[in-house]
Order: sequence, then C-alpha cells, then structure tokens
Amino acid sequence: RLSTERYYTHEEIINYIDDLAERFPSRVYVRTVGWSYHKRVLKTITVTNGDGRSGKKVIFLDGGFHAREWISPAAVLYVIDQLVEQFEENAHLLKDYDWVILPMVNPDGYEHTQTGTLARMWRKTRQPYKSGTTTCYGADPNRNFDFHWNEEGASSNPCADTYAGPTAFSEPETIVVRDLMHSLSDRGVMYLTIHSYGNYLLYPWGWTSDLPENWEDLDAVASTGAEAIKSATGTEYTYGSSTRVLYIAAGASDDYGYYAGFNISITMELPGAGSIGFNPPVTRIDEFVTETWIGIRAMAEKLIEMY
Ligand code: 0X9
Ligand code: ZN
Repeated sequence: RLSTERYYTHEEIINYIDDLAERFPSRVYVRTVGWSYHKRVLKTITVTNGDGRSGKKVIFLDGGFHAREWISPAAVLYVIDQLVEQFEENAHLLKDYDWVILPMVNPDGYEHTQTGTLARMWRKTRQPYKSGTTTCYGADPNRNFDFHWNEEGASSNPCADTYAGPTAFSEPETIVVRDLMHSLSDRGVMYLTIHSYGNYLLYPWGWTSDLPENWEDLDAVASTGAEAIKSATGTEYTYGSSTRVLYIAAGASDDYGYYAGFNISITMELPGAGSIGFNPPVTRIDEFVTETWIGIRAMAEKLIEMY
C-alpha cells in the first residue's frame, strides 16, 4: 500500500504505479509517455472501472511540475490509491469517466531537490542553458507552453526561476504534457494540475485578467472543491481566475489545457503557508493529501453532474 509517512523518490513513484497495474490488470493501465531531459521515464496511469467501454470522458490529472513542491506528487499518488484501492466507494467517479494521471512531470528537478539542502528549493527542469559565459539550468515548465508564451509573468533570463525557455516547448517534459492533452482533447473534460503552495483553486485565464467564456462553470467546480474542504477540515481555499486572485503568468499548463479543449482546467495550490512553505513535514503529509482528495473528489462529482 501507499505510504503517506514519507516522500517518494521518482523511482518509487514509478514502481508504485507499475505495481498497481500488475495487481489490477483489468482496471489499471500504465503507459510510458516519454522521457525527461536526463532520460528519466515519464509514465501515466489510467484508472478505469474495468467495464471495457472505450471512448469515455476523461479527467486528466498531473503533479510534480515544480521540483520543490513535494506535496504535489504525494497528493496525486493518494488520488490514485483512492481510485484503485477504494474502488467500491469511488465507483461513481469512474462510471462515465477514465482518469489519466501523470504523477511526476519533472523528475529531473524532483531528483535534484532530493540531493541536499542547497538544492531543496529547485523549481525548474534541468536542461542547461547558456547565459553569456555562465550556464544556468532549466526552464520553468509552467511558463513553457505555447499559448501567449513568454508574455507577462515569465522571464527571458535563463537564470531566473520563471524562465520561459528559449522557445515554447523547449523542454521534453512539457512536450509530453502537450501531446497527452491533444491526444485526450476530444474526450477530455477536466484538466487538474497540482502545485503548492497557498491554498488556491485557480482557473483561466492566467495570461490576462479577462475571464473565459464559461467562467461560471469553472467557478462552480472550483467553489465546490473549496466548500467541500472547508466543511471537512476548516481549511480555506481561495478560488478564482489565476490573474485575478494570484498573479498574471502566461505560458502555464492550465491555460494551455483550456485552450486545447478541456472545458474545466484548474491549478490547485496545496497548503504550506507560514513556515512550512514548500516543505510540509512528513508528519503532515497524510493530513494534507486526505484533505486534497476531499476537494478533488467533490470537484469530480460536480463535473460529472455538469458535463
Ligand atoms: O506560478 C505558477 O506557476 C503557479 N504557482 S506556483 O507557486 N506553484 O509556482 C501558478 C500558476 C497559475 N496559472 C497561471 N498563471 N496560468
Ligand atoms: Zn508550482
């Protein structure tokens, strides 16, 4: 079973989903979808109810975009655990929907943050880029998507934490996410990407303060998640458009997913305020991931009722 008592390495994450696919071959399917810059494998796990029906609607969930946000892959693994191991009580979430889940988008960055305290706050990927005579590493995968790429809230400086990359989709990791989105877009209804921190449920747009055409639907799903969490644990989430409630930042995966055809596209920023920041102690992983699951399940239930 999944442990919520420690943070997994990338290898453990891959082993965990591979093992589920072996144990539940009729309901779970693992696929290699690409490789990081340093040739670490990227795999999705597709969770179904095993009824063999193809062409169902899709919820696409990912985590691990930003290397230091360790609670993100932990929360995504917990979602997988609940959908697969607690199948009976969650069967309604899989009746008309398949869940396609990429728990670790940026394994090179993630592994780097596990190499010592100096590297713990790494955010980006790890591809080297020259800046004059110095070399800096990585692009911000959440500024690297080709939708209003490198506009506001992104940097052209390879040494900046929000470096958009030399071109859109310069990173193999974001190409993987892009190709998944396009391959799923005719069935994809919700794209959900898990980050930390700050307790936000953010929807498009993040490149402009304008609201998308179906913002009321986006708001209905996000508010349902926030209210479910509030009534379960008392934790408050702020919801709204990225630009309006957080800051403007173009080239992110949520805007791209919405543009690619997902009607509902949400970035969820998990807890970590105060001194915890990007580093929730292992003693609090369980509390944070179970609470996150309550919000995600409520949003999925709302989505199923709406679409
Ligand atoms: O800045 C980001 O990439 C996200 N916050 S984080 O602290 N995890 O880095 C927020 C992205 C919100 N979405 C858009 N601005 N499109
Ligand atoms: Zn992030």
